[in-house]
Amino acid sequence: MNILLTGFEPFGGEAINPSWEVARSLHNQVIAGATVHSRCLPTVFGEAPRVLAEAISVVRPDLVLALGLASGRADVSIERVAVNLIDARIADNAGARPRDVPVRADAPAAYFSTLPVKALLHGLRAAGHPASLSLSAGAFVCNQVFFELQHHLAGRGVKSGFIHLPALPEQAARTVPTVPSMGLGAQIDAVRLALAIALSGDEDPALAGTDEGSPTS
Ligand code: PCA
Repeated sequence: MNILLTGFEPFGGEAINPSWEVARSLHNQVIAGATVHSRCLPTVFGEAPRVLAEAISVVRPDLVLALGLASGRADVSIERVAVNLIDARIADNAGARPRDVPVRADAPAAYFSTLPVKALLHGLRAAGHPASLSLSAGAFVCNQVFFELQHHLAGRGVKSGFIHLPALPEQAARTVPTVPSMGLGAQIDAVRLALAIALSGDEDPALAGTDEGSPTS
């Protein structure tokens, strides 16, 4: 069994991206009998999903997890929905800043993660890792990669999804006001566990709902 695990190169003027630091530290590790193949995606619209599709055809994964940095988020953020929208707040690493365009004109408005998101949430929390479910991966390169990933694998029986990670402490130390952060070791442990949970089975529908933080709760 093979796992494809991706992270992103630094972007937005940062020198480091925890998503790639986590992915590269797990490269070649065997988790629950599956070998991790890690790849670094460029933070460039169009290029990132191309590199991802190429990696899928080479690795032939049984599971794909894409990781990205969401500076400002306080925990391991399990994305539920990829939306068919690009609306960049900042330029990507090639200087492009597309606004209000679809990821794919010929595709649905959204795709759901096919990972067992609640099993991930409860499993991570039970093991002492702060985690939450998220209803938006934004409208930048991460969301484009997540959307193209779900589109590419739709109906193929390969589970796939996206997790956003918080900033590293050294990144948080340079922000005013300080953003929340999580150490690299803790991020690595959380992603390793998430991969084991994702491989181990399907969603249990009895797991509690989690709409805390929604406007109606
Ligand atoms: N985070 C950005 C793109 C690359 C990354 O790590 C995002 O959330 O879209």
